[in-house]
Amino acid sequence: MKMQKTAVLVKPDGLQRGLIGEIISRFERKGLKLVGLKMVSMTDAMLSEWYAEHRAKSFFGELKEFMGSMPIVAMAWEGVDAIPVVRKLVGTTLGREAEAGSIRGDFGMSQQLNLIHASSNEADAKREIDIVFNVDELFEYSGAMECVVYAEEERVG
Ligand code: FUP
Repeated sequence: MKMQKTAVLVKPDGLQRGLIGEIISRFERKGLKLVGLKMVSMTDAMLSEWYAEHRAKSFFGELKEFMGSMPIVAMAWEGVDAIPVVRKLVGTTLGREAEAGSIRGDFGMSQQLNLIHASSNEADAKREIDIVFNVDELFEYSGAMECVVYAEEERVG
């Protein structure tokens, strides 16, 4: 049980599909706290860093081209175990196999056009948040709902 921040990108297909509000709403309803939000045109350099683990893959160039083709909406969400919680809400990579009830499962059919990105671990979350957000674009504030979302002993570090 750990207080974590995680990075979410609504990809160009999610923007075009008009799913920004729906996606934000799902994270809000879950009880996560929004600590950063911006619209960004990701440059090739940003995307090379973002997808560094896929550098050698055949889809790397196409993926970067798609992600850079239009603005994305970047968010940072905070909560207890926020990284795995958000991954679960997002669903598995391939939309047509993703669990019903997840974002990809409810709205997606594709592997590359899978609407949304969410950090997979703490190191990635830190790296990804640093790629898209300046320090003054991340916010600390006390969430009015926290006392009804968590028991006192769950509101950790
Ligand atoms: P995920 O962590 O679920 O976003 O997925 P991955 O890290 O496995 O993949 C990163 C991105 O590469 C995904 F958005 C989809 C894309 N991808 C392809 O375009 N083709 C592939 O064959 C595999 C992944």
